Amino acid sequence: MATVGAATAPKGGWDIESVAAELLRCEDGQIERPPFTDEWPELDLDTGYKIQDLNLRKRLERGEQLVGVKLGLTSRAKQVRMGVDFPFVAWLTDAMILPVGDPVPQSKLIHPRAEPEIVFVMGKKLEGPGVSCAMAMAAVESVWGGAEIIDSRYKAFRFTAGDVAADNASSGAFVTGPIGVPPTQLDLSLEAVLVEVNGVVVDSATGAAVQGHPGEALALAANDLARRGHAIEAGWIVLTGGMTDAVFAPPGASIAMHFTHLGSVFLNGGKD
Ligand code: OOG
Ligand code: MG
Repeated sequence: MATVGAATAPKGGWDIESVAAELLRCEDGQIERPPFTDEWPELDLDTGYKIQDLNLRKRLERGEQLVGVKLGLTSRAKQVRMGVDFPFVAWLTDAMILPVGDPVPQSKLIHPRAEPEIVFVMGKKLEGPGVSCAMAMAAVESVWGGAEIIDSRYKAFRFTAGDVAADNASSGAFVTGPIGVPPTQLDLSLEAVLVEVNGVVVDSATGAAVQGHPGEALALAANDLARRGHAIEAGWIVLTGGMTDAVFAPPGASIAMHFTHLGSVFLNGGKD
C-alpha cells in the first residue's frame, strides 16, 4: 500500500518528463493519483504516447525486455466503461508476464482488474501503414486465450485518452491460456468467452466484440505504431484488448475466463 502520496505539479506545471517520472514512481510505489489532465488539459493522445515511449526507454534501461504490445479500448464494452471512445496501443515487457498458476501479484498492484483477451504470437514482422485484417492475420503464428490484469495509476480508473496513453494503457500483468492454435483454424469473431468470478458467470462476449474481429485490432496496432515509427516484430505477443468489461481481482477472488476453443485461464486473487 502507498506510504507516500501523489506528487503535486512542479513549478511551471507538468511536462513530458515530469509526468513520465511521476507515473513510474506511482507504479513502483503502488500510489494512485488524480489524472494529469485535471491540471494539464493539453495532455492529448500524441503527448501521452511521447510519455509512454519515454517510460518504455526507462523500463528497457532498467533491464526489462520488450515482448510485445497491447491494445486498449478495442471493444464497446471497454470504451463505454472508460469513457474513451477509440482504441490505442501500449508496450508489454517481460516484467508484466504472469506465469500460469501464479496469484495476482497484489503487492505490486494498486487496484487490479482482470479482462479476457484474444492473444496473438507473431510469426512475421508486421509493418504499417496500409495493413488490413487479412494481412495482419497472415503474420500471426498462433492464437491464444488470455487474461490481462490492468492497474491504472489513476484513482478509480478516471482518465482521458492522453492520461491513459501516458500510463501505458493501465498495464499491469498478463497471462496466456493453455492452448495455442494456428489462426486459420478458428473463426475468431465467433470465439466466445465466459467470465466467471467466484463461481458465477458475470459476463460473456465473442471475438467480434473486438473491432469486429481481433485481426482488425492487430491491423490497427500495426498502422498506429507506424505513425510512431515502429513495426510489430516476429515473436512478439499482442494482446488485442478486453472483450468484456474488466472485473475486480481483489485478494481471495477466484476468476476464470472460459474460451470456446482456447481453453480456460484461471486467476487466483492471492493474498493482501
Ligand atoms: C485502459 C486499458 C484498456 C483494454 O484491453 O481495453 C485495456 C483501462 O481500461 O484502464 O487494456
Ligand atoms: Mg487489456
